Amino acid sequence: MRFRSPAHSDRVTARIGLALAVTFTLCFVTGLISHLIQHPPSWFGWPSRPVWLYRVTQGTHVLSGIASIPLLLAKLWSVFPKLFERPVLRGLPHALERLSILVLSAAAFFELVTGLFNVAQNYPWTFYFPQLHYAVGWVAIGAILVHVAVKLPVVRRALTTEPEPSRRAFLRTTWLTAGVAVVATAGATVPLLRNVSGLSWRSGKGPQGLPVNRTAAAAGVLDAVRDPNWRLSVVTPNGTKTYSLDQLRSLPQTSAGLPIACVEGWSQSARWSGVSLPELLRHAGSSPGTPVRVFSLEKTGIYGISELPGRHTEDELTLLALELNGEILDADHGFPCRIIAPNRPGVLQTKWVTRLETL
Ligand SMILES: Nc1nc2c(c(=O)[nH]1)N[C@H]1C(S)=C(S)[C@@H](COP(=O)(O)O)O[C@H]1N2
Ligand SMILES: [Mo]
Repeated sequence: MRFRSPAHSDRVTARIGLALAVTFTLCFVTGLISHLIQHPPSWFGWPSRPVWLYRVTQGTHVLSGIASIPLLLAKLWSVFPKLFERPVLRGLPHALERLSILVLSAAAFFELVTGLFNVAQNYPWTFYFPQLHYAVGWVAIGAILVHVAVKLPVVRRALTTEPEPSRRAFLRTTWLTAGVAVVATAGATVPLLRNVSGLSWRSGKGPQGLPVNRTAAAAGVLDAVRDPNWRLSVVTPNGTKTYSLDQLRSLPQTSAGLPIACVEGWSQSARWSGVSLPELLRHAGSSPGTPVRVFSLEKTGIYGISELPGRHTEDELTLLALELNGEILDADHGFPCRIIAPNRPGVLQTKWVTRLETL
């Protein structure tokens, strides 16, 4: 069998491979950061400043993943004639190399497809997405390291020779496709690109100009949030204090421009105001810097409870927000009150808060 497409050349494969190594590494490191913030081991601390840092790391995670899709397809296209090389196996090292490529392709494909579905907020599977996405991420990065180590001599040779014009054209098309994919998605997080991004469908939509992932109705809290007897309990070793909405409004209020940065890649800034956590903790007889567990009125989902580490409860920009863009919070944004803290994943910005417990 003969393959004549200009794509089938070590020079092309190596260049696309290099680009993939960059996007995959970026994607892995930023994914690892996001995982560590959500499941912090004792040695890990994530700062509360700068307020936009997680917005940037998670935006990078999603965009580098999106860029990897056309790059991976182009790379597979560039190497697929190797499937027809004979003999199929030429001894143990060759067999191991082939196996590592199989693992790598499968893991990379799994990561990109599950990630893409997650960005589109579509979950056609029953497994718990983040755990498997995280575990397979390690498999992918491990297989990449093996693959790069094995191919290093070929890569070095291929990169030092210029590809012919027809091959350069294939590479240009590949870069262009990856670029278009990135720009088409980036509007979900980069404000300047919002108008050119076909895929950034959530930006600016939703009540009070901010996207909503889970509405009050979907969370089953509509009745609970309208209950005039709603109270916030703050539980500390010195006892429990309860606050009505009016009492919370009469405490000193703090305003801050802070982004919601969803793990799915969209993010948007807004003006929030409410009681700062340091203020509230002092008022309730505890002290800023004490870690706090946050409980939502939402009892069913997995986002009903979150934890604010000490670095966040001592930051005066960590708010128990009562208002969004100068209006009382919409039920879908967490009325009567929600957590908005600087530099945190959206999943931890708990809505419909009913209780805080110091840890
Ligand atoms: N109680 C509760 N809080 C929640 C959620 C949820 O499902 N339940 N979703 C979280 C997620 S994933 C995000 S991105 C933000 C979205 O906030 P918004 O709906 O106000 O834009 O809320 C977070 N807070
Ligand atoms: Mo989210």
